[in-house]
Amino acid sequence: MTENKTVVKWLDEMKALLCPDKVMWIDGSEAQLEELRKEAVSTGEMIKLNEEKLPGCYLHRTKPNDVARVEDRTFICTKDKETAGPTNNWCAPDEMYEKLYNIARGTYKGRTMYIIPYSMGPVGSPLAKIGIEVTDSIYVVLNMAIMTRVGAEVLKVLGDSNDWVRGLHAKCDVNPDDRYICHFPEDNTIISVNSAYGGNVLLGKKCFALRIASFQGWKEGWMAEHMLILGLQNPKGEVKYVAAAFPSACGKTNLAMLIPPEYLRKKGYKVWTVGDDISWMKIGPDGRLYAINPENGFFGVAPGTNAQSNFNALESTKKNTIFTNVCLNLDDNTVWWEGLDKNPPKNALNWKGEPWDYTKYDKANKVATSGAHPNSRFTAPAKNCPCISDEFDKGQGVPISAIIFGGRRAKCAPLVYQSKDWVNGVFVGSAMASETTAAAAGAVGVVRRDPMAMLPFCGYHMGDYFAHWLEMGKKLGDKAPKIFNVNWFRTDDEGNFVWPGFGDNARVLNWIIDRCEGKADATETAIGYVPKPEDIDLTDLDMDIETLKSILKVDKDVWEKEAAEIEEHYKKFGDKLPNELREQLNNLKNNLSKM
Ligand code: GTP
Ligand code: SPV
Ligand code: MN
Repeated sequence: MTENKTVVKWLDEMKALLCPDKVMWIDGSEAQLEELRKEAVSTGEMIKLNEEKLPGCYLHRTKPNDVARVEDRTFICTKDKETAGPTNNWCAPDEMYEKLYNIARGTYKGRTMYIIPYSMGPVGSPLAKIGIEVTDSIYVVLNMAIMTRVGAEVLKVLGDSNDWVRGLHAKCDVNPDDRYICHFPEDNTIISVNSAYGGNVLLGKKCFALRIASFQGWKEGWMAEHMLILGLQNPKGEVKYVAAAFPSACGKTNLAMLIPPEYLRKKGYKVWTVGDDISWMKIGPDGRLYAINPENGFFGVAPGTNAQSNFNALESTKKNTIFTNVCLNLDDNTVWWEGLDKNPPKNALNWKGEPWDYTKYDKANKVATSGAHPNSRFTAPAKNCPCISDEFDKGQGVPISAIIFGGRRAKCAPLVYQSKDWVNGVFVGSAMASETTAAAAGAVGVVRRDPMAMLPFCGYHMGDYFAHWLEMGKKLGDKAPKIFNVNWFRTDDEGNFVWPGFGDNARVLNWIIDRCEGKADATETAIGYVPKPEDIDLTDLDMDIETLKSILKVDKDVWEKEAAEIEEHYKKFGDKLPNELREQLNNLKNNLSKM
């Protein structure tokens, strides 16, 4: 399919290493993909779902030991350990290549090597980049064909350039003890072995579009971020774009596709989705920050998705979608997950493929008793989304007015606040924390610092990453987006979420856009600008202003503890912590002492 010498050479090396029986180039044609779907169904790798209710949809189950990203087995392999920094696992490249080649050697015997040329971003866009992934999994091919733009046209754009990312995925025997997800940012290379779970094997996603791309952005002067991108249209028809970084399973897909409450819809407000997980941002000719979504589909969390919480995501999954680790309804060959509706199927198989009794569901023991795994996912084409933005497929990107950080904080951060300026906003992002979720293996519900929601995804030293953010702010000057922080997850004394969230988050987005346009007032607090309670519109909400005040409150004791934890968190970065951020922390402490 290509005469590109760098591609041919690498593929020859991969063939010699992996020893496939057959080699197949993925050309992007529907005919070829359909053949692969049939093959996957014939081997049991995928289950074809009800063609009338879910046309073109399939179910796949991963091994129970392989259901989420594995952060403790994810490595950044740079020549110097210092380049990878204190938040990444590191190994010397030579040593890691040898170890991984030994694991992968000969494992394609009796199998087919699929070669997937793909573009992150619209093919040919000045902001797009190209990768080639080899894999021995049809599931990976079919998911990559939804999540990225694949096929022959990508190779035409690549021509004879060496500017492409090498990706080797070998399923091996899915042995968790030999599972490694490794990045070699200095060689534009990714190697993933012994997994078949999305975030570990769809190499265009977290591996390339965040870990490798963040490194490239650092070197080349742009940004790769774990951010959704949405456009908020006002009654005049003007659309303002915001990008928002929340940690995994903290609401990016939901916010990206939100439907405003009725009173706002009637006035003419609407949200358009550009992206739900990743944003690549570059300074445009007019000096503003422009963002593209490098992906072509949504790899979304299934549990909790329903017609009320996220109608648009649910609609997106009604055709040509691959479901992973959800519950199978045997009566009509459709899928189900916790939170889809109140009617769990009576005759069903759980995410492991075992007969499932919904009456045994135990919240305290979710993974063992739920129908769908808490990190079960759908892979849906972006073009299925009823509110996909017209800008989605255009390569030039959308101008970003506001950047929003957020996470799950039961008691700390207020519903929303605005940072004082870009540097203060970088401080807010650098200090971000969230209670952990099922999206990564490990304990759930523990508070951890997750700067800019990039802790598992930053491909280099996080101190350098903060400096890069500050540098971008200097270049953007007064054209820089305004930076905000939101928290949909404040709880009351019984542990219930106080804020209704989901579509009602539009009320907060409106305040944010108004602030960007200088139209809304605010109260200056120790941490930043908090809305005047009356400026968050509560029309039609069953919430009084006192309750709202309780989640806008900045509590001195809580924040003093927070500042002490930030200080502890900052120690990790040593000399690489930019002085500006140290000053910001001192300012925060000063402000709190005056409260
Ligand atoms: P990744 O794909 O892992 O990066 O996750 P994400 O950030 O896209 O998270 P997603 O939108 O899929 O939401 C994850 C979970 O958070 C779901 O179970 C949602 O029900 C829940 N959630 C999302 N938005 C809100 C909200 O505004 N309020 C509350 N209480 N829960 C929310
Ligand atoms: C996340 O965990 O942030 C995801 C899913 O978006 S994964 O592709 O597994 O990274
Ligand atoms: Mn994500």
